[in-house]
Amino acid sequence: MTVELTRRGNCALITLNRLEALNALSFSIIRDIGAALDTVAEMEGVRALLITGAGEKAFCAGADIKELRSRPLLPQKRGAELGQAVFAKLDNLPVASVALINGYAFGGGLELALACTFRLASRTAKVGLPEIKLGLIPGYGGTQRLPRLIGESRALEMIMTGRTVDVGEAERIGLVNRIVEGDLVEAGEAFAAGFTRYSLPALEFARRAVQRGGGLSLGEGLRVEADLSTLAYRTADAEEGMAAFQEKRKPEFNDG
Ligand code: DAK
Repeated sequence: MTVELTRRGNCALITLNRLEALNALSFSIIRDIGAALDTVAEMEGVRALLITGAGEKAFCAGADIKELRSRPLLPQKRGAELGQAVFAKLDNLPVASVALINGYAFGGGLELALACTFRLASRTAKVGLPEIKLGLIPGYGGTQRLPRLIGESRALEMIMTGRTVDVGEAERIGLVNRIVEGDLVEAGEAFAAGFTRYSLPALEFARRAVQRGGGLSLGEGLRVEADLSTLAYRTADAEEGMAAFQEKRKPEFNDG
């Protein structure tokens, strides 16, 4: 199996497992990731998704360069669309996702991490979009998600130079949320615990408001926020949260 799906408490854990190629993204592994994400969307009791790479060395070394070579133009375009569609499933998952970058995250590997809601990285992680060195440009969302995350100028510098960014810089520019010293999966669970205790509908509305707003003018984005914040207000969990505040007790959210 090139993609393993396991359970860690209330988190689902996807592990890319193609050690011999540093977990590089063949089209087959991309399809397996898509299937795993479909399963996660249906899993009972899952409140967050963690994604990591097998082994000590790599989260994912990018698209499988050997497989990418010598393909006719149209299948190549379909390949880009496949990768984009699979990574976009992360946006539409009912729960937030956390990429656990345990080593190299290059090209398509970084694009997978960028499609996650959050990114944690080990001290040895290195990230980059080296496509330009191969005469390519990113094809799985990097030119779109990276500038939205770190700004156009920094993103263009990474894309046009293909340079490797160490974890300290990645954290400083907001590419990763945290640098982790110990066990990355445990750190991922602890990080997820910071939000999984809250109401799932409220968490989802918050993600939707931010995601949709990213492509809108401020005025349109504020209208989306007005709609989604009103929807959140109408949930039983909102009633419970506000009542608990007034009654000076801890709220008990039921995801309703
Ligand atoms: N693809 C295939 N095999 C890879 C690979 C990759 N991306 N990365 C590593 N491997 C394989 C190596 O070939 C080697 O296998 P053998 O040759 O021994 O059989 C094995 O993994 C171990 O790698 P190394 O021996 O190179 O290990 P090192 O520790 O020396 O170096 C490294 C680690 C990560 C620095 C190095 O492996 C490396 O530079 N890897 C390539 C990084 C990279 O350039 N990634 C690809 C970025 S381009 C599109 C779709 C997608 C894309 C664009 C268009 N369309 C459909 C239009 C996106 C493209 C990219 O992601």
